[in-house]
Amino acid sequence: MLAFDPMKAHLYSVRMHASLENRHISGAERLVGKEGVEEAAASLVRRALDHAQGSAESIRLSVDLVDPDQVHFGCLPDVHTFDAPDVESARKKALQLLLLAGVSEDAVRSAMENLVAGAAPGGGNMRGAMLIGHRSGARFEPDRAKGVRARHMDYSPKGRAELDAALCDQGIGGDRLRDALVLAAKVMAAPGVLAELCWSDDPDYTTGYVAAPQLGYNRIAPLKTRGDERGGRAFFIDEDRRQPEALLRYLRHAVFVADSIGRIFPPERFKQ
Ligand code: WAQ
Ligand code: MG
Repeated sequence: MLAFDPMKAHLYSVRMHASLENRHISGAERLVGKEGVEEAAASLVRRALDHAQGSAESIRLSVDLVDPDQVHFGCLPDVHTFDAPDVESARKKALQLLLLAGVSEDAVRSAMENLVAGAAPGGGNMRGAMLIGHRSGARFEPDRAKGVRARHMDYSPKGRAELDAALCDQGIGGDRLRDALVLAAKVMAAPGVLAELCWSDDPDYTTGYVAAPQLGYNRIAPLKTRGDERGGRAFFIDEDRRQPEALLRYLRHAVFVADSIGRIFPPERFKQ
Protein backbone atom coordinates (compact mmCIF):
# COMPACT_ATOMS: atom_id res chain seq x y z
CA MET A 1 0.00 0.00 0.00
CA LEU A 2 1.26 3.50 -0.76
CA ALA A 3 2.41 5.68 2.10
CA PHE A 4 -0.29 8.26 2.75
CA ASP A 5 -0.56 10.44 5.79
CA PRO A 6 -3.98 12.08 6.11
CA MET A 7 -2.58 14.47 8.71
CA LYS A 8 -0.09 15.91 6.28
CA ALA A 9 -2.26 15.62 3.18
CA HIS A 10 0.32 16.90 0.73
CA LEU A 11 -1.52 15.58 -2.24
CA TYR A 12 -0.93 15.81 -5.95
CA SER A 13 -3.73 15.87 -8.43
CA VAL A 14 -2.79 13.67 -11.41
CA ARG A 15 -5.19 14.21 -14.30
CA MET A 16 -5.53 12.52 -17.66
CA HIS A 17 -7.47 13.55 -20.76
CA ALA A 18 -7.41 11.26 -23.77
CA SER A 19 -8.73 11.75 -27.28
CA LEU A 20 -9.17 9.80 -30.46
CA GLU A 21 -9.76 11.49 -33.83
CA ASN A 22 -9.94 14.83 -31.99
CA ARG A 23 -12.77 13.57 -29.78
CA HIS A 24 -12.53 13.32 -25.99
CA ILE A 25 -12.84 9.64 -25.01
CA SER A 26 -11.58 9.41 -21.47
CA GLY A 27 -10.70 11.59 -18.51
CA ALA A 28 -9.85 10.67 -14.95
CA GLU A 29 -8.08 12.02 -11.92
CA ARG A 30 -6.15 10.54 -9.01
CA LEU A 31 -5.17 12.27 -5.78
CA VAL A 32 -2.01 10.79 -4.34
CA GLY A 33 0.97 11.53 -2.11
CA LYS A 34 4.28 12.37 -3.78
CA GLU A 35 5.39 8.72 -3.73
CA GLY A 36 2.20 7.69 -5.58
CA VAL A 37 2.46 10.11 -8.52
CA GLU A 38 4.38 7.82 -10.90
CA GLU A 39 2.10 4.84 -10.36
CA ALA A 40 -1.03 6.99 -10.72
CA ALA A 41 0.29 8.49 -13.97
CA ALA A 42 1.09 5.02 -15.35
CA SER A 43 -2.33 3.62 -14.46
CA LEU A 44 -4.12 6.59 -16.07
CA VAL A 45 -2.08 6.21 -19.26
CA ARG A 46 -2.91 2.48 -19.29
CA ARG A 47 -6.59 3.35 -18.92
CA ALA A 48 -6.48 5.74 -21.89
CA LEU A 49 -4.71 3.15 -24.06
CA ASP A 50 -7.18 0.39 -23.10
CA HIS A 51 -10.32 2.48 -23.59
CA ALA A 52 -13.40 0.63 -24.83
CA GLN A 53 -13.97 3.21 -27.59
CA GLY A 54 -10.44 2.59 -28.94
CA SER A 55 -6.87 3.24 -27.95
CA ALA A 56 -6.25 6.96 -27.34
CA GLU A 57 -4.27 8.84 -29.99
CA SER A 58 -3.49 11.74 -27.76
CA ILE A 59 -3.07 11.66 -23.98
CA ARG A 60 -2.56 14.75 -21.81
CA LEU A 61 -1.33 14.31 -18.26
CA SER A 62 -1.05 17.04 -15.68
CA VAL A 63 0.33 16.89 -12.15
CA ASP A 64 -0.42 19.64 -9.63
CA LEU A 65 0.20 19.97 -5.92
CA VAL A 66 -3.12 20.52 -4.15
CA ASP A 67 -3.74 23.26 -1.57
CA PRO A 68 -3.83 21.34 1.79
CA ASP A 69 -6.58 23.66 3.09
CA GLN A 70 -8.93 22.38 0.39
CA VAL A 71 -8.61 18.70 1.34
CA HIS A 72 -11.63 16.99 2.96
CA PHE A 73 -11.64 13.37 4.06
CA GLY A 74 -15.00 11.66 3.77
CA CYS A 75 -16.85 8.39 3.94
CA LEU A 76 -18.50 6.57 1.04
CA PRO A 77 -22.26 6.06 1.02
CA ASP A 78 -23.82 2.59 1.42
CA VAL A 79 -24.20 0.83 -1.92
CA HIS A 80 -27.45 -0.88 -2.98
CA THR A 81 -27.98 -2.59 -6.33
CA PHE A 82 -31.42 -3.09 -7.89
CA ASP A 83 -31.96 -5.20 -10.99
CA ALA A 84 -35.18 -4.32 -12.79
CA PRO A 85 -36.87 -6.31 -15.56
CA ASP A 86 -36.93 -3.33 -17.96
CA VAL A 87 -36.09 0.37 -18.38
CA GLU A 88 -39.59 1.51 -17.46
CA SER A 89 -39.60 -0.18 -14.06
CA ALA A 90 -36.00 0.85 -13.42
CA ARG A 91 -36.96 4.51 -14.01
CA LYS A 92 -39.97 4.08 -11.72
CA LYS A 93 -37.62 2.84 -9.01
CA ALA A 94 -35.39 5.88 -9.58
CA LEU A 95 -38.46 8.14 -9.31
CA GLN A 96 -39.53 6.52 -6.00
CA LEU A 97 -36.09 6.98 -4.50
CA LEU A 98 -35.85 10.61 -5.63
CA LEU A 99 -39.29 11.34 -4.13
CA LEU A 100 -38.00 9.90 -0.83
CA ALA A 101 -35.02 12.23 -1.08
CA GLY A 102 -37.38 15.23 -1.19
CA VAL A 103 -37.36 15.87 -4.95
CA SER A 104 -40.74 16.61 -6.58
CA GLU A 105 -42.20 14.42 -9.30
CA ASP A 106 -42.06 17.41 -11.70
CA ALA A 107 -38.36 17.84 -11.06
CA VAL A 108 -37.65 14.15 -11.63
CA ARG A 109 -39.63 14.20 -14.89
CA SER A 110 -37.78 17.30 -16.04
CA ALA A 111 -34.43 15.64 -15.33
CA MET A 112 -35.36 12.39 -17.07
CA GLU A 113 -36.83 14.14 -20.11
CA ASN A 114 -33.64 16.14 -20.46
CA LEU A 115 -31.44 13.06 -20.14
CA VAL A 116 -33.53 11.14 -22.68
CA ALA A 117 -33.53 13.99 -25.22
CA GLY A 118 -29.86 14.95 -24.71
CA ALA A 119 -29.46 17.73 -22.16
CA ALA A 120 -27.06 19.90 -24.18
CA PRO A 121 -28.36 22.43 -26.73
CA GLY A 122 -29.07 20.52 -29.95
CA GLY A 123 -29.75 17.26 -28.10
CA GLY A 124 -26.18 16.14 -27.41
CA ASN A 125 -24.63 15.02 -24.14
CA MET A 126 -23.37 17.60 -21.70
CA ARG A 127 -19.78 17.45 -20.46
CA GLY A 128 -20.94 17.97 -16.87
CA ALA A 129 -24.15 17.84 -14.86
CA MET A 130 -27.43 19.75 -14.92
CA LEU A 131 -28.44 21.60 -11.76
CA ILE A 132 -32.17 21.01 -11.31
CA GLY A 133 -34.40 22.83 -8.83
CA HIS A 134 -35.88 20.22 -6.47
CA ARG A 135 -39.42 21.62 -6.67
CA SER A 136 -39.85 23.40 -10.02
CA GLY A 137 -37.56 21.21 -12.11
CA ALA A 138 -36.00 24.38 -13.59
CA ARG A 139 -32.40 24.22 -14.73
CA PHE A 140 -29.86 26.44 -13.02
CA GLU A 141 -26.48 25.47 -14.44
CA PRO A 142 -24.67 28.51 -15.87
CA ASP A 143 -23.64 26.80 -19.13
CA ARG A 144 -25.96 24.26 -20.75
CA ALA A 145 -23.34 22.68 -22.97
CA LYS A 146 -20.64 22.29 -20.35
CA GLY A 147 -22.85 21.80 -17.32
CA VAL A 148 -21.20 21.65 -13.94
CA ARG A 149 -18.27 19.30 -13.53
CA ALA A 150 -17.31 17.83 -10.19
CA ARG A 151 -13.60 17.22 -9.96
CA HIS A 152 -10.82 16.52 -7.46
CA MET A 153 -12.18 13.37 -5.85
CA ASP A 154 -10.44 10.04 -5.24
CA TYR A 155 -9.81 7.32 -2.65
CA SER A 156 -7.05 7.14 -0.11
CA PRO A 157 -5.08 3.88 -0.41
CA LYS A 158 -6.97 2.61 2.66
CA GLY A 159 -10.37 3.62 1.25
CA ARG A 160 -9.59 2.02 -2.11
CA ALA A 161 -8.35 -1.24 -0.57
CA GLU A 162 -11.42 -1.52 1.68
CA LEU A 163 -13.77 -0.80 -1.19
CA ASP A 164 -12.14 -3.30 -3.54
CA ALA A 165 -12.32 -6.03 -0.89
CA ALA A 166 -15.99 -5.30 -0.12
CA LEU A 167 -17.00 -5.11 -3.81
CA CYS A 168 -15.17 -8.34 -4.55
CA ASP A 169 -17.19 -10.08 -1.81
CA GLN A 170 -20.40 -9.05 -3.63
CA GLY A 171 -19.06 -9.92 -7.10
CA ILE A 172 -19.31 -6.33 -8.39
CA GLY A 173 -16.66 -3.78 -9.29
CA GLY A 174 -15.00 -1.91 -12.13
CA ASP A 175 -13.50 1.53 -12.70
CA ARG A 176 -16.86 2.99 -13.65
CA LEU A 177 -18.48 2.06 -10.36
CA ARG A 178 -15.45 3.28 -8.39
CA ASP A 179 -15.40 6.62 -10.24
CA ALA A 180 -19.15 7.17 -9.97
CA LEU A 181 -19.24 6.22 -6.28
CA VAL A 182 -16.61 8.72 -5.21
CA LEU A 183 -18.14 11.40 -7.45
CA ALA A 184 -21.53 10.78 -5.80
CA ALA A 185 -19.90 10.88 -2.34
CA LYS A 186 -18.45 14.30 -3.08
CA VAL A 187 -21.66 15.59 -4.64
CA MET A 188 -23.81 14.41 -1.73
CA ALA A 189 -21.63 16.37 0.67
CA ALA A 190 -22.11 19.53 -1.41
CA PRO A 191 -23.95 22.51 0.08
CA GLY A 192 -27.57 22.49 -1.08
CA VAL A 193 -27.57 19.22 -3.06
CA LEU A 194 -30.48 16.89 -2.18
CA ALA A 195 -29.87 14.03 -4.60
CA GLU A 196 -28.26 12.95 -7.84
CA LEU A 197 -29.52 10.96 -10.83
CA CYS A 198 -27.11 9.52 -13.40
CA TRP A 199 -26.85 7.21 -16.30
CA SER A 200 -23.86 6.77 -18.57
CA ASP A 201 -23.49 8.07 -22.10
CA ASP A 202 -21.69 4.83 -22.99
CA PRO A 203 -24.09 2.86 -25.25
CA ASP A 204 -23.06 -0.43 -23.60
CA TYR A 205 -23.39 0.67 -19.98
CA THR A 206 -27.01 0.65 -18.89
CA THR A 207 -26.64 0.72 -15.09
CA GLY A 208 -27.26 4.13 -13.57
CA TYR A 209 -27.87 5.36 -10.05
CA VAL A 210 -29.72 7.58 -7.62
CA ALA A 211 -27.68 8.93 -4.72
CA ALA A 212 -28.90 10.91 -1.73
CA PRO A 213 -27.49 11.44 1.77
CA GLN A 214 -30.25 9.46 3.56
CA LEU A 215 -30.53 6.77 0.89
CA GLY A 216 -26.95 6.06 -0.08
CA TYR A 217 -25.82 5.13 -3.58
CA ASN A 218 -28.49 3.10 -5.37
CA ARG A 219 -27.39 1.37 -8.53
CA ILE A 220 -30.32 0.65 -10.81
CA ALA A 221 -30.24 -1.45 -13.98
CA PRO A 222 -31.23 -0.88 -16.72
CA LEU A 223 -31.86 2.88 -16.61
CA LYS A 224 -31.54 3.04 -20.41
CA THR A 225 -31.74 0.78 -23.43
CA ARG A 226 -28.54 -0.83 -24.69
CA GLY A 227 -27.23 1.08 -27.73
CA ASP A 228 -28.54 4.45 -26.52
CA GLU A 229 -25.70 6.99 -26.67
CA ARG A 230 -27.38 9.53 -24.46
CA GLY A 231 -26.62 9.94 -20.79
CA GLY A 232 -25.81 12.51 -18.17
CA ARG A 233 -26.20 13.66 -14.63
CA ALA A 234 -28.68 15.77 -12.70
CA PHE A 235 -27.77 17.30 -9.34
CA PHE A 236 -31.02 18.24 -7.60
CA ILE A 237 -30.57 21.41 -5.60
CA ASP A 238 -32.66 22.74 -2.74
CA GLU A 239 -34.44 25.76 -4.21
CA ASP A 240 -35.16 27.18 -0.75
CA ARG A 241 -31.51 27.22 0.18
CA ARG A 242 -29.88 27.86 -3.13
CA GLN A 243 -26.28 29.01 -2.78
CA PRO A 244 -24.96 28.64 -6.31
CA GLU A 245 -21.57 30.21 -5.71
CA ALA A 246 -20.73 28.04 -2.70
CA LEU A 247 -21.94 24.98 -4.59
CA LEU A 248 -19.88 25.66 -7.71
CA ARG A 249 -16.82 26.51 -5.63
CA TYR A 250 -17.14 23.25 -3.68
CA LEU A 251 -17.73 21.03 -6.73
CA ARG A 252 -14.84 22.53 -8.69
CA HIS A 253 -12.24 23.25 -6.05
CA ALA A 254 -12.74 21.21 -2.86
CA VAL A 255 -10.59 18.08 -2.80
CA PHE A 256 -12.52 15.03 -1.60
CA VAL A 257 -10.68 11.92 -0.48
CA ALA A 258 -12.78 8.89 0.49
CA ASP A 259 -10.97 7.27 3.38
CA SER A 260 -13.62 4.85 4.65
CA ILE A 261 -16.46 2.90 3.08
CA GLY A 262 -20.12 2.26 3.82
CA ARG A 263 -21.93 -1.06 3.60
CA ILE A 264 -22.25 -2.89 0.28
CA PHE A 265 -25.55 -4.73 0.00
CA PRO A 266 -26.10 -7.76 -2.27
CA PRO A 267 -28.01 -7.11 -5.53
CA GLU A 268 -31.80 -7.20 -5.26
CA ARG A 269 -34.06 -8.25 -8.07
CA PHE A 270 -37.50 -6.76 -8.19
CA LYS A 271 -40.63 -6.82 -10.32
CA GLN A 272 -42.67 -3.69 -10.80
N1 WAQ B 1 -19.04 16.00 -13.13
C1 WAQ B 1 -20.32 16.20 -13.53
N2 WAQ B 1 -20.89 15.49 -14.51
C2 WAQ B 1 -20.17 14.55 -15.13
C3 WAQ B 1 -18.82 14.28 -14.76
C4 WAQ B 1 -18.25 15.06 -13.71
N3 WAQ B 1 -17.00 14.88 -13.30
N4 WAQ B 1 -18.35 13.28 -15.56
C5 WAQ B 1 -19.37 12.95 -16.37
N5 WAQ B 1 -20.46 13.72 -16.14
C6 WAQ B 1 -21.76 13.66 -16.83
C7 WAQ B 1 -21.65 13.93 -18.31
O1 WAQ B 1 -22.85 14.53 -18.72
C8 WAQ B 1 -21.57 12.53 -18.91
O2 WAQ B 1 -22.14 12.50 -20.21
C9 WAQ B 1 -22.46 11.74 -17.96
O3 WAQ B 1 -22.26 12.34 -16.67
C10 WAQ B 1 -22.16 10.28 -17.89
O4 WAQ B 1 -20.79 10.09 -17.61
O5 WAQ B 1 -22.13 0.64 -11.95
O6 WAQ B 1 -20.13 5.91 -16.46
O7 WAQ B 1 -18.74 8.77 -17.21
O8 WAQ B 1 -22.62 1.87 -10.19
O9 WAQ B 1 -20.49 7.96 -18.92
C11 WAQ B 1 -22.95 4.98 -13.34
C12 WAQ B 1 -23.16 3.61 -12.74
C13 WAQ B 1 -21.97 5.05 -14.47
C14 WAQ B 1 -21.90 3.01 -12.18
C15 WAQ B 1 -21.90 6.45 -14.92
O10 WAQ B 1 -21.01 7.99 -16.44
C16 WAQ B 1 -22.24 1.76 -11.38
C17 WAQ B 1 -20.92 6.74 -16.00
P1 WAQ B 1 -20.16 8.65 -17.63
MG1 MG C 1 -19.02 8.14 -20.58
